[in-house]
Amino acid sequence: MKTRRYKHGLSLVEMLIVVGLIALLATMVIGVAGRIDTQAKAKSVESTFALLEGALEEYKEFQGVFPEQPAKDFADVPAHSEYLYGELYSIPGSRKILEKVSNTLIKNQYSPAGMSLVDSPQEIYDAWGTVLDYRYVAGENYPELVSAGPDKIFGNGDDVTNRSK
Ligand SMILES: [Ca+2]
Ligand SMILES: [Ca+2]
Repeated sequence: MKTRRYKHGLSLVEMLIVVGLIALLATMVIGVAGRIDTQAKAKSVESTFALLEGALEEYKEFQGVFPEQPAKDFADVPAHSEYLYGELYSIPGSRKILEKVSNTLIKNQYSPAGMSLVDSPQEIYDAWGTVLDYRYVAGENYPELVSAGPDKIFGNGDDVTNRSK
């Protein structure tokens, strides 16, 4: 059965409605996918922190103190991360746990002034690709690990720390 409607296809209004619905659905799918991605990355940060905390406890067991890194601004985060990695790597019990951190999160992209990259320790990164900060002043209860969060900028609301629970 042929009708005029079939011959001429959809009317303009119908086309606009269809296009609008497709756009709406696409936006919803992208939104949900983005949320799932953010949750997965946040989970990854959490498990990295859990491993690093385990490694830090092993370190303290062996050395009597946590590695000290008193700078609390975010001026030199790669150096703090490199320091943490180097310290944890130096104690066998800590190194064992450190080696459980996903290889994709351990990179060597930074070296201190005057030192070649290959000679410098690796750094530890979060799932968004930003280097992790580490802080600890003697006398404090527990070291702090900080991820810059989804926006990759330190010092604002979406940062993730191991103290935020
Ligand atoms: Ca390095
Ligand atoms: Ca942030």
